Amino acid sequence: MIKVQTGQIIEFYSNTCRVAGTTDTFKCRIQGRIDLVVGDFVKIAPAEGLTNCDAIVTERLDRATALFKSKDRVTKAVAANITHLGILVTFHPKTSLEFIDKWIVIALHSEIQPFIVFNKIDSLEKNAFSSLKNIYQNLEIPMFEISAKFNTNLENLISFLENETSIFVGNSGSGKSTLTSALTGTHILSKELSNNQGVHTTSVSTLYEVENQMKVIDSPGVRDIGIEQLSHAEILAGFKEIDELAAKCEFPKCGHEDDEGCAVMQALNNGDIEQSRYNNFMILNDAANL
Ligand SMILES: Nc1nc2c(ncn2[C@@H]2O[C@H](COP(=O)(O)OP(=O)(O)O)[C@@H](O)[C@H]2O)c(=O)[nH]1
Ligand SMILES: [Mg+2]
Ligand SMILES: [Zn+2]
Repeated sequence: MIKVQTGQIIEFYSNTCRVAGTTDTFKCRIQGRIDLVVGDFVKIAPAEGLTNCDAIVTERLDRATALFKSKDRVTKAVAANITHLGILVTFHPKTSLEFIDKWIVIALHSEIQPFIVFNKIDSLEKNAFSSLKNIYQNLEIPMFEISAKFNTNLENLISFLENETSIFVGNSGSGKSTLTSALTGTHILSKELSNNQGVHTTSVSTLYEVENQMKVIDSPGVRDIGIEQLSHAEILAGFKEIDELAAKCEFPKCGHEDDEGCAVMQALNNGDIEQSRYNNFMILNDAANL
C-alpha cells in the first residue's frame, strides 16, 4: 500500500494520469473533478477498492506557472509549472518572426523565461542566423545554435535547462521531437500505457525527467495557444523595448502609428527598434481581445 504523498503528474491520459512520487511512479485515478494538467504537483492517496490503478489524486497544489489556451471563450490550462519556453527557429520549415514574437509575448505573460533555439545548423552556412540574432540580442532572450539531429552544441543548452522545466514550441518539422529525444534520451513515439479496457493509448501529454534534473514537457495542446485571451497591455508588456517608449509618448492614448510626438515612431524611424518587432506588435495588438 502506498503512503499519502506529494508527486508530479508526468503523463496525462483521458481519465487517468501517472504521478512521479517520492520513490516511484504511480498510475492514478482522479478524485472528483479536479482540473489537472501535466506538470501539476498533487497529493495522492492509496486507491482503496480500486483495481487497475495504484492511487488516487486527491488534491492539486498551487501552480507556480501555467500555460492556458482559449477556445470559444473557455480558457483552460494545458501544462503547469513550466519555467522555460524554448522557441525552435529553422529555415526549413521557415519560422516567421511573428511566431517568435507571439511566443515571447505568451511566455512573458505566463512568467515563463523565453529563449530561442536556432536548429539545424548542420545544413546551414556558419552565420546563417546572425541577422535574426541581432533582433533579439538586446531583449535579454537567451539564444542557442544547435543541431538536434547531430547533437551539436547541446552542452550550453543542457546546462541552461538544468533544474528547470521546459517546453519547446516550433512549427511542425522544426525538430521538437528530435531535440526532446536528444536532451532526454527518450524515444518519444513509443510511450504507451494501457487504459481500462486494456487497449494501448498514447499519452496525451508527457513530462520527461533526466538525471541532471532537467524536465521537458511535451504537450500537443500547447500548439494552438493563441493571444486572444490577452489584453492590449499584456501584448505591449511582451514588447519591452516598445513598452518603455510607449510610456514616453505625448498622448496618453497614442496608437503609435502617427509621427507627431510619438516616441515609438521616433525610435522606429531612428532605427532604435526593429521594424519586424514593431510590425508584429501591431499585428498581435490588433488580434488581442480586450
Ligand atoms: N538536418 C537536420 N535535420 C533535423 C534536425 N533536427 C530535426 N531534423 C529533422 O527534421 C524533421 C522533423 O523533425 P521532428 O523532430 O519530427 O520535428 P517536430 O515536428 O518539430 O517534432 C525530421 O526529419 C528530423 O530528422 C537537425 O538539427 N538537422
Ligand atoms: Mg514532433
Ligand atoms: Zn505613441
